[in-house]
Amino acid sequence: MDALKAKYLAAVAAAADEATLEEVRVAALGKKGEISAQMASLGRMEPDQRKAAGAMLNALKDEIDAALRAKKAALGDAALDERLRTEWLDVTLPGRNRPRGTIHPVSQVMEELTAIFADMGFAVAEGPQVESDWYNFDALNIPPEHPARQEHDTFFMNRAPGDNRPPHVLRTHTSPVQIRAMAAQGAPIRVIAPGRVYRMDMDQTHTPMFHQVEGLAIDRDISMANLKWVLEEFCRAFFEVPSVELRFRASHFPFTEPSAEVDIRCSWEGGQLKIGQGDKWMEILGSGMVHPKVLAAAGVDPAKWQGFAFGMGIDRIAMLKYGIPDLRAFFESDLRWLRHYGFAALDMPDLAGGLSS
Ligand code: 2U9
Repeated sequence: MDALKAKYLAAVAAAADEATLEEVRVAALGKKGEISAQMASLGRMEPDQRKAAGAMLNALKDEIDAALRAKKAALGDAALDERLRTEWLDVTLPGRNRPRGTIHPVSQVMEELTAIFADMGFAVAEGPQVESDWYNFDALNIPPEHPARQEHDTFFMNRAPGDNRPPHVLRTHTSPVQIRAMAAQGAPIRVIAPGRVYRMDMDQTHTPMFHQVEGLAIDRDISMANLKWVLEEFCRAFFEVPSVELRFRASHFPFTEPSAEVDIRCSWEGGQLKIGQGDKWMEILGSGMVHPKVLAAAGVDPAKWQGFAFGMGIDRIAMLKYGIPDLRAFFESDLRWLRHYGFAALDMPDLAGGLSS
């Protein structure tokens, strides 16, 4: 028994982790352990001998058990001490200098134009970027054989093999958003739809994804005169000039009749564009009175309601306002470019503060 005691107390003392300690416990006190085997041999002894040996064995068992528990607690304390020593955090350290981003000019311009149109009573409407061809084309008076379908350089989504329905498309303009808004809300309605659009085109002035904002105002007696006022008001506020002059040129779009492309008076001085005055004109948007077929497709009765719509490229007007020369840099995620052309995170545009102040 002395040998057993010395052996297991030494093993407990030597165990460096909880797994080894558990092996020692099983070897000594487990069901098939050495102490348990000794206990089993008590049955073969004489009663007196059994009594004395039983008491000593129980004392030995208790002693080894106490040593095991004490060692287990010590190992636990040591592990906790080690974690406290290695896993610490100095909350008084200053923050790390991470690469700092800025507000992208496209986001800034979206905020600006949303603020301007909100001031004129336009709500913001949103919709899916993956559209059915009905919302993207048919509802906008662009039937399957219409040449405008080819001009849009559409990205088509894949259907499952054997599914012969017409494929979905990446929206080529934000106009389907306004179809959905009219279908959901009916007339009267005043919304703008800013967002991403997609066309298979890539050169110095085109990227396959770009941003548009379109506007729609439908009521009983909305006319081209209202369109002209809204666009002038927008351009004055957006370009932050005291007055602007717009020129409406007759044009054609399937979804508006009559249609007009709109130019703004400007000048180029020393390679710098100045909006508002001068002897040059620059095209900035397209517009017109919403085609009766488009109203009808959206469930609005064209005999009762009429109104205007317009569309412009956000990336383009951002380049004009902030003097950004290269469109493709917009989508390269170059932090140096962003630091140069981006905006402070808390510089929220509003009309009362003068938009870019
Ligand atoms: C509905 C009805 C009519 C939106 C319009 C234009 C004219 C237009 C271009 C400007 C530059 C697209 O980004 S661009 O290439 N857009 O010229 N967009 S009228 O007409 C609508 C929209 C929705 C329901």
